[in-house]
Amino acid sequence: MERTLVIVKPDGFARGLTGEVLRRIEAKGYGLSALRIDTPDRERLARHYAEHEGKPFYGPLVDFMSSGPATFVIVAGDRCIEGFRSLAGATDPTTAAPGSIRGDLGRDWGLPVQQNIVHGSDSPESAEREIGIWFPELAAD
Ligand code: IDP
Ligand code: MG
Repeated sequence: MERTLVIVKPDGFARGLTGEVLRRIEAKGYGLSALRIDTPDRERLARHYAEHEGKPFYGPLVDFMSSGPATFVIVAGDRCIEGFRSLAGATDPTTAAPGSIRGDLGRDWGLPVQQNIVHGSDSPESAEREIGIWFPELAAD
């Protein structure tokens, strides 16, 4: 069964949107296979966001993601990586389609990093790599 790593980011957690995000995942039909609330540490965030190192929003992104509690979720289901990315919507919450999590619940706050409520892995390789960072006890062999 395919797995993906979803994070309700600190903005979504602080706004009380964890339940709404989980509701949409479950309503879509995917399963929740692990869940933890934690304030992300900078060392693991640097590994998680390594592809973005050097970009102008990288420092603000790590600051934002380590600013408070987030909810980490392993979601399971056939094609759930693609499916959750569709539920999440485009990265920019201003242009994310209405009906998506970011389109319905997110907005621009005029900050150097987009606060867009959720993270979702973008490929099977990313999903297993990210699950290994945040849920090492549940990593694939
Ligand atoms: P994704 O979360 O839609 O996969 P990525 O390109 O992987 O988007 O970027 C990771 C995160 O970095 C985004 O979710 C968003 O919070 C932030 N981000 C990405 N691109 C920009 C940008 O151009 N300006 C500000 N923040 C950005
Ligand atoms: Mg990404």
